[in-house]
Amino acid sequence: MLKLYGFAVSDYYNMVKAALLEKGFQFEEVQVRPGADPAFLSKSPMGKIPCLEVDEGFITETNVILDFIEDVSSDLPLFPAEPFRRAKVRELMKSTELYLELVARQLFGAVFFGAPLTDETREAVAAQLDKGVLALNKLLHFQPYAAGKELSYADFVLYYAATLGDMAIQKALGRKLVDEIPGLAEWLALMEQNTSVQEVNRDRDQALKEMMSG
Ligand SMILES: N[C@@H](CCC(=O)N[C@@H](CS)C(=O)NCC(=O)O)C(=O)O
Repeated sequence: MLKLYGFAVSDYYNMVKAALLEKGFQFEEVQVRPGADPAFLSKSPMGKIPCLEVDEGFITETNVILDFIEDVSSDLPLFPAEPFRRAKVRELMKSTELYLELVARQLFGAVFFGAPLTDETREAVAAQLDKGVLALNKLLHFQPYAAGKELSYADFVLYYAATLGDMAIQKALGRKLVDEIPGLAEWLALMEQNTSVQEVNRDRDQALKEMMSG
């Protein structure tokens, strides 16, 4: 059986978990914190989560894991078949990662783990976010899904990047993504009707509560 390594607060972990659930895969979750534990480094070379164990070995990097999931299951495709539309879904996934997730991630240490946050960092992140939001607003369609009429991997990537990212952005910058991305609020509500997202969120919310209280 597939094994998914990671923990339920991680946005990247939750992107993969939601996709596995949506595709109907059976899988076991193995609770692991990212880090330099030699046993985990033998599975995930950078010590990052998520990591997916399959019959043949271990796979890391969320976009690569999602490609694998799609390659091994043709039921309920989560990439469009047509090459240009498939590329546009991948473009949205990559842009979400580079210009939203990795921007907001610079605030995670301060917001989730009590690290100091300098005005310089706050201003730099705010400026990067301005550019990222402009770019995402050009790429997003919400018709009703992020990349068009069909649910795709871009929805899971955006959903978990935007929800965790927004917690950090609100706390550190006093900004809300729903105020800056037209259609985001309605799309978030749509995604929250998805049963895979609901299942992932139950575990995420419990894990977040435990993390923030201790
Ligand atoms: N590029 C990786 C990023 C994954 C990632 O950054 N995961 C976080 C948890 S949300 C992590 O493992 N952080 C530990 C670290 O950066 O050393 C992917 O796409 O899977």
